[in-house]
Amino acid sequence: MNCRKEDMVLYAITDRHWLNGESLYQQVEKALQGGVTFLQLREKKLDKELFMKEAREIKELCRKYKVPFIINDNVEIAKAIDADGVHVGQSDMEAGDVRKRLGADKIIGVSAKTVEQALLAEKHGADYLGVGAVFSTSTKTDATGVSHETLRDICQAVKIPVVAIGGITKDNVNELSGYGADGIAVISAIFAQENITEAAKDLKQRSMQMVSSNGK
Ligand code: TZP
Ligand code: MG
Repeated sequence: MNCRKEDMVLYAITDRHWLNGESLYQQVEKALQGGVTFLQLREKKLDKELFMKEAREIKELCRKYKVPFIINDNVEIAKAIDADGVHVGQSDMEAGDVRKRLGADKIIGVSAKTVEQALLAEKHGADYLGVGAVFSTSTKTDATGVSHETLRDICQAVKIPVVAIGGITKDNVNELSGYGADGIAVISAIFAQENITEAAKDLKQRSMQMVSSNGK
């Protein structure tokens, strides 16, 4: 187990859609100042060299704030820049293969939508699961929904931490109370906000309340 439940409270995922003249590095620093507990660099388009450069810089920034830093999808880049780990979806590399490439002490996160996927990922060495979309979202247009009941079933079925994702905002995070998630993963609720630091601070408070309602 390479990550702690506490790391899941406010899991931020980057998106350069709302940079508005700022750099991603600057926006990530604002999010870290607001108290995010985990950071995933999610980049679908950038050229590889630029991505590696930015990833290295943001990795150092996260180290300064003692926040785990992981890369979406790309195991080779995660390895090359010595990130803390990688997050893979069901259509990416399978957890067992990722573990073989990354070694025992890196974090592997896996997206799961069913109890079966969740148990398989856990068995193959996943350190945490991302479960969603728990609400509708326009950030990932191909994201399909996962009911709150399935979220609960997954949380009950596995021992590793579970983070809920998809369409989570400050106004609906409390609706997740009682289903067992260890935290929330968000993109737009942080990076689309005018004041990223304040948005993160507020969400963290609300997520901690949601998590404590689970009796954890
Ligand atoms: N996976 C499932 S939903 C989603 C991802 C990456 C997007 C989450 O973005 P937002 O803005 O927090 O709804
Ligand atoms: Mg993926």
